[in-house]
Amino acid sequence: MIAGLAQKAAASFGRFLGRADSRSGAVEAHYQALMRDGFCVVPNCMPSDLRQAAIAAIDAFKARHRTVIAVNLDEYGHLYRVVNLHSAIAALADLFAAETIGLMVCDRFFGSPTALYTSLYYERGSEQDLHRDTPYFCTRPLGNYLGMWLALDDVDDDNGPLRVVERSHALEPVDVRAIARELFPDPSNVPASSTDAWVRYQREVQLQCQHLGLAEKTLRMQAGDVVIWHPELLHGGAPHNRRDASRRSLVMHVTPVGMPVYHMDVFFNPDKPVSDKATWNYVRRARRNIAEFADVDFGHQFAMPARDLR
Ligand SMILES: O=C(O)CCC(=O)C(=O)O
Repeated sequence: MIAGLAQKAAASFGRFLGRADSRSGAVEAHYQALMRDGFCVVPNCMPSDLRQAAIAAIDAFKARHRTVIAVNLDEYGHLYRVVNLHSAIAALADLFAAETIGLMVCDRFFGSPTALYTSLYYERGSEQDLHRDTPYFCTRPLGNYLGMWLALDDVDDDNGPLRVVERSHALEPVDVRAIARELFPDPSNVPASSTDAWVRYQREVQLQCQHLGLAEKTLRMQAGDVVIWHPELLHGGAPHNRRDASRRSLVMHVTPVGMPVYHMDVFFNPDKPVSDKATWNYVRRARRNIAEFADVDFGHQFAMPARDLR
């Protein structure tokens, strides 16, 4: 069924691109920046009515589920790292499905229509160390993944801006088999998640950047701007110093329709046989496909069925 869906999606892609509109020049320019620098920023990408609708829906959700979400909130009432909140709040799914220049850049990168795999919603900075996403978003062939990050607030130096290392997507390949041999008694049996392997891999990428003198850059954004990062771009979140100020953002992890996404057991064991079919179904939102997962996870502390949160 998924293969059929992917085929149908691919077949209609010509027609899809055929409706190239006045934005195609901008799409191409952003795509070229993405390939050259490892990321691109699409200013004012999201229509403000959709952004306002999403914010209103999130506020209503927080009021309705005050007790359930309490343990995830910080002292200023900000949510942290909510996985797949778009499954419970349709207005967030609409932010993905809006036919923006950002989404068209992703289509151009994949050469087929973009689907939403998973999302992360934050109301404060992630403050994550510089990392590549690939160990958790591993595709075959490699690189069929993008991060699409939408600012729902203005973000400056004080409220946890994104950091990127320009051109870090184009480094020499890291020997992931050597890392697996070093860390695991049976390197053909790597776990799906390993902090040691994650840290070891990211350190190697960071060291390569240092040797080449690639410096990190802070992205100051306006609400509605979108950043798209290449699967191998080193990126992270700067400290969020003004804790009372929110930094609402939505990271959308996107792939072509039907693309399976694997984790570290495949990333660190590239010879592992895997299926080329995704195991999940998709739901439709406007003209787009969204992978269907049952739960919304709050900061990896607890999860709730999405249907109980709608
Ligand atoms: O939102 C951020 O600060 C960073 C998010 C990020 O690094 C990620 O989702 O991989």
